[in-house]
Amino acid sequence: MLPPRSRSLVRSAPTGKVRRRLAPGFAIVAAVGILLATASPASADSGTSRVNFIGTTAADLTVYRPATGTWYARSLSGATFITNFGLSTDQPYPEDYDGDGIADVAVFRPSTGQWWIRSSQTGAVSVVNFGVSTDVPYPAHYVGNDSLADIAIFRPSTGQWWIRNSANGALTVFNFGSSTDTIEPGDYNGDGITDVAVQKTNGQNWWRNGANGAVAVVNYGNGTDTNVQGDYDGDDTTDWAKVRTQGSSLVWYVQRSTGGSTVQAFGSSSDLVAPADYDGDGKTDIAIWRPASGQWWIQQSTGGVAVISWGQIGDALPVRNYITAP
Ligand SMILES: [Ca+2]
Ligand SMILES: [Ca+2]
Ligand SMILES: [Ca+2]
Ligand SMILES: [Ca+2]
Repeated sequence: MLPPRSRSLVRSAPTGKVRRRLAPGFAIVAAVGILLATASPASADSGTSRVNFIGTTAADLTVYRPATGTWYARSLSGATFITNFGLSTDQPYPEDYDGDGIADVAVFRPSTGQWWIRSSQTGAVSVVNFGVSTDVPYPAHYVGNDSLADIAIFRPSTGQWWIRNSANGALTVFNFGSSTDTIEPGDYNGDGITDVAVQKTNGQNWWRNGANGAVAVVNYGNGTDTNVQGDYDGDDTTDWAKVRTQGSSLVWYVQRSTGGSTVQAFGSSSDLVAPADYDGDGKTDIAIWRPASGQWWIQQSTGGVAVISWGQIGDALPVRNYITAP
């Protein structure tokens, strides 16, 4: 069953392009409405602002339908946001790029290396050439110490990270990780700056302090686990978290930054993980989306399990951009 269509906004074509070379393979197309924000730095990494389209303090259940380029977002309480933005071959990478606390619909277009971002504040569309088809995008708050999410990619072939400061377009490039790693950025020291991190095949997690470049290693999980890092205990510091298929179940392992670990089965092996803070208490909620039925199962950190039908077979999950796909 299709989610109800309650609101539809049509993308406008970018205008007034200004192109300038920055580095080989990277160019900026500055379209209308690139915004410089002055709001305070983002802090929590509970997965809220990344998929908070409706403007409460909670993440929204969000699916992207490639066939039509349609985004469907729904709050736990039933408010909806539905819009068209993107093509069938695009990959959804929403974040709060303009710093107003609301997620901006955005896609990475592998065929051209373009990012298309629509401001939630103004509706203006920005197009930025950044990356190539084999890169792994992961926007987050890496640089600038501001409220603007930065577009970024990990390039497995070279182990390079390329980060673009949303405030001024400046590039940061460094090596961290290898082609056999999976990425798991987060704010592992709770300073409001996203730290790049990689999971090694031996189960080690290497993270690089975004403020000073220091590197630390944490042994947690197996190299084959799916990363679901988030802030499950709500202290504004990312927790190492892994999902492992055991039998027909998904088992969630969370190492809380406040101390202790939790292990819990939630979901079946054919489900897609989709953790975020859906009930809006600042703590990431364990959650899955079941492709066969289009059902979301959310274990609310405030208590109780919510089961909501939203989406259908064939939809992709925007929220999967901040986890590493199995
Ligand atoms: Ca925004
Ligand atoms: Ca940090
Ligand atoms: Ca935490
Ligand atoms: Ca929560």
